[in-house]
Amino acid sequence: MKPIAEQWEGVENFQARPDDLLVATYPKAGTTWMQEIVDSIMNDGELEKNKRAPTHVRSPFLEICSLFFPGVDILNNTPSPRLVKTHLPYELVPKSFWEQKCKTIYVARNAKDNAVSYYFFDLMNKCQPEPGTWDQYVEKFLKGEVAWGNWFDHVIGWWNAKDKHEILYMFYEDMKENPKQEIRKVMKFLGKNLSEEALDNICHHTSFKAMKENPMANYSTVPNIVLDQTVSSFMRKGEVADWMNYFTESQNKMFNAEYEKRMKVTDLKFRTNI
Ligand code: PPS
Repeated sequence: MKPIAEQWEGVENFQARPDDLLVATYPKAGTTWMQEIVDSIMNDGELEKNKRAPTHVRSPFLEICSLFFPGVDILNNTPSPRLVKTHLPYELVPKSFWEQKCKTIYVARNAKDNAVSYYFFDLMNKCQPEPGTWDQYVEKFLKGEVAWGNWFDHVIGWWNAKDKHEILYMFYEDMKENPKQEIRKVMKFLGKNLSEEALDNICHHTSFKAMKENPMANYSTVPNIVLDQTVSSFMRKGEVADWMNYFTESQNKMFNAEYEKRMKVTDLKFRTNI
């Protein structure tokens, strides 16, 4: 997180434009999937256009600043309409996004699958400290001692903000269960009206299988010294309830106890299975 803190001024003062579209998530909640869906809709279902560049170029990552992810600099030179990715908690999103009344799509994923996905990502992400054992990681995740902080604060913060701005709050589990219905929701939010055929094509193009094989969506253009996909694929499993393969009984008990405590304050509900 040090590089982000070092260039924070540039992020805080970022000038949003009214037609910017923000895709916001806690890491590993389905960001890339939503980016691909939104790009497809913005291209009116002309999917050839999605092949123009990898995800991180088509939809730059606001707060990151590195060789492969130049964040603010690349965004300042991107023509409108810009599709912006962020993992920032609601409170830290640059004010200009709200001043310009930008549309935002937030994707949330149940905490258990989110934690498992994040663990495997931290194993392969060579820009983050080693995550330790899974057992250690579960505790760190619950305490929010991971990049971009606490899952509870993130999902609840955005949930509480959703009616204050043009925010569409989506769930990974709903997208898995009924992708066409959820893609249609996004389409309506963006004020587009695509044919049933175009929606079917977008469904196919943004399926896990298709995205795993798509070099413009699977991060294979980023070298192994940054994201080591020999350790774990970026497109790892793409399922709901994979957490059941990793949580021991005692981890689950401990997780549930903390979850209950933290989620008491909200009417936000998640499904850990579909
Ligand atoms: S990141 O690094 O925060 O931008 O990662 P993010 O894209 O948010 O999350 C990666 C997880 O999303 C899964 N994924 C998908 N699931 C279903 N369908 C599609 N099309 C899809 N695309 C990406 C990806 O596999 C990661 O989840 P896990 O559980 O690790 O497989």
